[in-house]
Amino acid sequence: MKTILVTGGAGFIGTNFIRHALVARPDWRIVNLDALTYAGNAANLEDLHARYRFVHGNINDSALVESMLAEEKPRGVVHFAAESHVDRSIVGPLDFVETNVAGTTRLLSACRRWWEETGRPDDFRFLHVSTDEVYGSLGPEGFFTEQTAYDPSSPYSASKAASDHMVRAWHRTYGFPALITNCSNNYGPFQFPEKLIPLMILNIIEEKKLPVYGDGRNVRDWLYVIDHCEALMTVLERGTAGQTYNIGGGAERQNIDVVHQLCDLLDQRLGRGGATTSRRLISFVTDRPGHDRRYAIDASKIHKELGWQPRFSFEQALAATVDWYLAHKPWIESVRSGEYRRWIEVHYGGARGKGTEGQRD
Ligand code: NAD
Ligand code: TDX
Repeated sequence: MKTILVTGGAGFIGTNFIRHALVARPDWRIVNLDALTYAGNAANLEDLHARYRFVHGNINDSALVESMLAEEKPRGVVHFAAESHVDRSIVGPLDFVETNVAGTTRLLSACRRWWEETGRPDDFRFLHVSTDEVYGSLGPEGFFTEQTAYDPSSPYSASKAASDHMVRAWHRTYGFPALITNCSNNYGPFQFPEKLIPLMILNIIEEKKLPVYGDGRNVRDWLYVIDHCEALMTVLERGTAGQTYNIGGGAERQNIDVVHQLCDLLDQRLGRGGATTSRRLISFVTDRPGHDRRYAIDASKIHKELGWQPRFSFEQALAATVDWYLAHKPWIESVRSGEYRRWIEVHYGGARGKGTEGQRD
């Protein structure tokens, strides 16, 4: 049995990763360290018992991390824990520095100390899960490759860029066996409804305004979360330490087209159309400050070197995602209570929650 330490496993991608990996890798045992911020939900994984352990704690708690490493002796660390929402980073950047920069650095330090003390085992690897947002914004042409210079725009992407630099430094300076992946926008089950796709799905269901930033023509390269999880397992098992791998879905879409597609999928399922079409709810609102125009990933390195490519089409996986949200109303209610509701009230004056005029400021 091989133990993998996952950080941030009660969030969106981590939950999917743990659920998928426990099925796909019968010889893995997973220990999940998560601080359960507003974005973490231990209930996502409460049905898992065999080969799974949850530890409630913070990556900044080095004593806890050190004791977990000593006890669990993991062969791999998959580091998801982060503050992950760009809009939140604009109104409150310090949490992003604390977790994404300081937390990642403390985690690296604890892991390196343990790795050295245990004789630098050859089969240990640390996989840092990062974002394509570190590369900044593209014009209408071109793709991000692993050689693209870092040029982050938001406090979120700047904090992820800093964490990537730390991971790279730990490899170059200490020989620590770390790998980095930079992926595009994920979507799928268990995504917190502050991100574009789940927010729009829930607002359509509840007939609230659909706040589209700016002209709605910003482009994201959508990656189904299960494809992402398979890519992460591939990199953890077969990637080369010290290397970076870009992961993309090959599904570039303008935001407004994604919103139209979600309206149409839900109209079919909810029996709406004509004068009641959900497209009537679309509301163009003030643009996000520093809003990156286009992201698009060149994923040829991971394809050529490790044989990974996405399995799901955007249309197929978007429909599956809509169906998941329709079938999981209690999950939605539980994650939208408490802190999330308060944050929306404070920062959006209830506009998004209540579907009033749809303006952010
Ligand atoms: P998420 O916000 O849904 O989940 C983050 C998880 O980390 C939560 O469970 C939270 O409780 C936990 N966490 C936060 N701070 C912590 C701390 N200090 N100590 C321990 N746990 C902590 O995020 P996600 O969308 O699942 O993203 C996971 C990772 O993937 C992040 O590093 C993010 O930057 C990266 N990423 C996400 C996307 C995307 O589209 N969602 C794309 C590219 C990269
Ligand atoms: O209400 C909205 N209206 C809107 O037009 C929201 C929430 C978003 N948008 C736009 C902004 C972006 O162009 O939709 C696009 C996607 O927005 P988000 O879902 O907030 O994602 P993004 O900012 O692109 O970042 C995401 O992908 C990269 C994740 O949140 C990051 O964690 C990841 O690193």
